Amino acid sequence: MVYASFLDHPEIKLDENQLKNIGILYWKLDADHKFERICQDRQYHNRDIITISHSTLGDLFEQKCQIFVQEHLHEDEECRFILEGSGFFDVRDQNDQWIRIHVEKHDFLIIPAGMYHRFTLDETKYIRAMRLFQEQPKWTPINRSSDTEQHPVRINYLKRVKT
Ligand code: KMT
Ligand code: NI
Repeated sequence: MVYASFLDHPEIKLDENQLKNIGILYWKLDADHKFERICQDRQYHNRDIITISHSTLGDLFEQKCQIFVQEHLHEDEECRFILEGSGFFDVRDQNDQWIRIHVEKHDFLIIPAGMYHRFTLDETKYIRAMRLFQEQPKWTPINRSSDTEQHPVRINYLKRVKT
């Protein structure tokens, strides 16, 4: 089970169905065939690996952490398979409340396009994750502002969760 709860009310937990209602998909993948199956079904043909740690990034470490901690959205979904380490994805629900999702090894998480989120490391200060995408990734983080409220991808996302 994924560990997810409201940031302001950690005692209120969310299960996979509640996450699904706001567009988040989650699997715990303990076997390779399940991973390959999802990649086939969702047509993830491309992948790369991101490592966030002080020893691999050196001077860039703080800079990268600063980028991920800014509340942002993407024009594509954000699909991550955690290989090692752990961290927090915070996502905004339809009432603009932060939901904190703790990810660790073998968690497979998809954040839909247009959903506001941010990422931080936890006390392990280390994560290695596979990023999966269908074609050319549009991953540039678009930081939240009054402009992003008008972005078509944001409007589409809201339509999806409010109906
Ligand atoms: C993002 O765009 O928020 C990220 O890629 C976070 C780091 S992936 C562990
Ligand atoms: Ni992101």
